[in-house]
Amino acid sequence: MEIKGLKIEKDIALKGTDALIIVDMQYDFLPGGALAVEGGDKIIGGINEISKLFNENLYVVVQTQDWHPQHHLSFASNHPGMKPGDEYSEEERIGPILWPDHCVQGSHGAEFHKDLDTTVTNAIIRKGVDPKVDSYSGFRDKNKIRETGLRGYLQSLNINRIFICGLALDYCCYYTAVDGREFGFDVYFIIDLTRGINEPKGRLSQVLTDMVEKGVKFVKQHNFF
Ligand code: VGL
Ligand code: ZN
Repeated sequence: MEIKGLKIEKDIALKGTDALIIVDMQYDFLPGGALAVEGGDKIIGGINEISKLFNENLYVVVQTQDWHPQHHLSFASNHPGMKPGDEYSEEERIGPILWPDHCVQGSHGAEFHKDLDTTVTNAIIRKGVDPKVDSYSGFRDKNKIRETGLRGYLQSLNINRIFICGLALDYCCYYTAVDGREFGFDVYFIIDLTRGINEPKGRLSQVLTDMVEKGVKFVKQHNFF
């Protein structure tokens, strides 16, 4: 993702209190999937390189997995007369738009892409299981009531810095980043190892501005050593 004017941190020396969080690298978010993010397949190789680097140093690697029941209320199919992409919100639970059916528990679309190296992953956090509320963030539901356990997992390992990559930039990666900040982590977004949806229009620049304001930092893959 090339974004003009975004400050990129240089020379990131990794340490034992760092964790890599790989968000939702599932078939449904990749080209050919139900909610395909353009260019999503282009980041698989880079994510494998960075997760290998973390793993070789015994640094923590976490993957998140969107994992919805078929009757999930973020699916347009569960709202008669509505279609994917329609704007729709239910207080803090659902929205800002409805989605096609995706990442249904146990379906092929919910599986991690076969080219993603999952052997280096320490923990897999599933989210979006409550049919009434979405969970874009790897940390908790959209209404901020129920956590997934990710915060406790990271804190019990004394992790204080997290690096986020994966899909989609403006939804699950974004919510994971801002929740990470709210929970007190130092958050780095690996901007060339993510891709966005940009719906509704203007969403990408809106979330990038918000992340800058909230103290999320940005880095590129080649800045790690
Ligand atoms: C996501 C929309 C719906 C994501 C998940 O992974 O960014 N987006 N569910
Ligand atoms: Zn979802």
